[in-house]
Amino acid sequence: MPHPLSQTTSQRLARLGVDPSAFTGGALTVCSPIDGSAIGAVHPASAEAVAEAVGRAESAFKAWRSVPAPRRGELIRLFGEELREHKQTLGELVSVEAGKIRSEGLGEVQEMIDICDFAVGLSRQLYGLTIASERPGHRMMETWHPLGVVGVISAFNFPVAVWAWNAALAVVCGDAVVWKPSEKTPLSALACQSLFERAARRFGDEAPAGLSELVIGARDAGEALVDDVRVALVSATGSTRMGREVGPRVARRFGRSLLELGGNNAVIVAPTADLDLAVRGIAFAAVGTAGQRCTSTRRLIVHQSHQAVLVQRLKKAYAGLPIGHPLAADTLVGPLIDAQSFEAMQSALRAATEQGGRVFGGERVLAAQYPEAYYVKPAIVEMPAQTETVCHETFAPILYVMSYERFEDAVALQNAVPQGLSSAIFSNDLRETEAFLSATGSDCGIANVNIGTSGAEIGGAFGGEKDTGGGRESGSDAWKAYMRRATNTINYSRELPLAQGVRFDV
Ligand code: UN1
Repeated sequence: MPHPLSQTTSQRLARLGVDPSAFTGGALTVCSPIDGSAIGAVHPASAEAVAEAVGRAESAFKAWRSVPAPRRGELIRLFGEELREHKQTLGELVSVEAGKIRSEGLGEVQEMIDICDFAVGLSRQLYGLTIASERPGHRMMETWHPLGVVGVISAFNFPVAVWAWNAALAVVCGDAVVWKPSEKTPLSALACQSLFERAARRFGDEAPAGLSELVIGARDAGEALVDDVRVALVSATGSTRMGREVGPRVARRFGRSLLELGGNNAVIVAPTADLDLAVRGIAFAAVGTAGQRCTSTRRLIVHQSHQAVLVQRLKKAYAGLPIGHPLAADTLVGPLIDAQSFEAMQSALRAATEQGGRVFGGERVLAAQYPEAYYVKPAIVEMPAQTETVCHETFAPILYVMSYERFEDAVALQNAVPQGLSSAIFSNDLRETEAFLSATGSDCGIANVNIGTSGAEIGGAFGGEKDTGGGRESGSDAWKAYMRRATNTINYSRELPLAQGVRFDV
């Protein structure tokens, strides 16, 4: 007798157009973090299958690069329509497979829709510059051309949106995409691929087969993608450990990589902060998605004058958090992804205690109801200093609290971790907030004022510095990573002057 959850999952997958053969009878079992039950058995791709997928994508690229960019945008517009139509079902599937609460599952699909809209507009704005030439009768310009096959490696915590950031831009830029999703969330990937294929069918023959390929599998599938010289860009989201392997491997073959890796994001709460805002902003960023966003707030750097009251208010907010089934109407905290993640959280809490921390929360709950799933109370840990374990990203809801006296010390603490993704300050002192955003302030790719560290909109470039890998995805001019730039010099005169005044008369 199959588990009732697996029936609904199959129904959802059917509604999203996924053939049952894709998620039954395979060697890779997919479990829901909600209760640990098996919800699918997918077929991992061998290294040969990955190579074939890259081959199909390469052929697709060769045709697709000649389709005018605004026409390419039309395909993404149709894909956005599919997403709008299936938002509910896909959002729920994300909840079932990744454990996100309902509004966050839906929010992730909304993030896909948003990037599609952005990409459609972008398809008419892939501008290059015209540049003044130093030579008479000459003109210089730059042209942006499609790049090639883009490999996307994504993580379990944003199983659909991060692929969409990459795929929507890559497709309007004239590239083909091969996607290796997390082996923990392949069903959401199958659903996205199916919706993309529907859009491609509606678009017609101009969309070549192989434009979007999906390869499911574990590390070996990812390695095959990373090492394939035909993959021009590898866009990888995940741990710093993964990025440390991917980056050099891609560089060795002179491929490009776009890395979006770990974060260890801090919020500074300054003397003039609006504490009501701060409590809400910190709680969402630290506890939302059960602390499993790369932008989750992991460190709170609070001015001494507010420490006692802010910690007390946060503890009160934490004590009332509804923890449970992510699709239940009032739940705010769903499960951790798996047992390994729970163990990592517990070991971080033990280390924090050894390093002088005082732990509030962090224990497992609902174990009787869900013996195969891992629900936890989010933890607040007051630390005497920014110790070794605080400098490490643990992908779980742990908020380390440290206090400061001088603003400069707060910024120094904020910057003194290896990661550099997101950061925020709650302050109403203009001098402080501007200093925080300045060249000598936060060293992160994202620096916010009076909002938390997570929940970025798609319009900005997303990514960070240092161990976060340096890549930028999503909005602003992140599209340039998916294209190659050609610099053109055109001589419309009857002379042949050389640059820099060089003479070479033959
Ligand atoms: C991630 O966790 O990998 O800013 C991406 C945010 C989301 C994206 C997070 N829009 O929290």
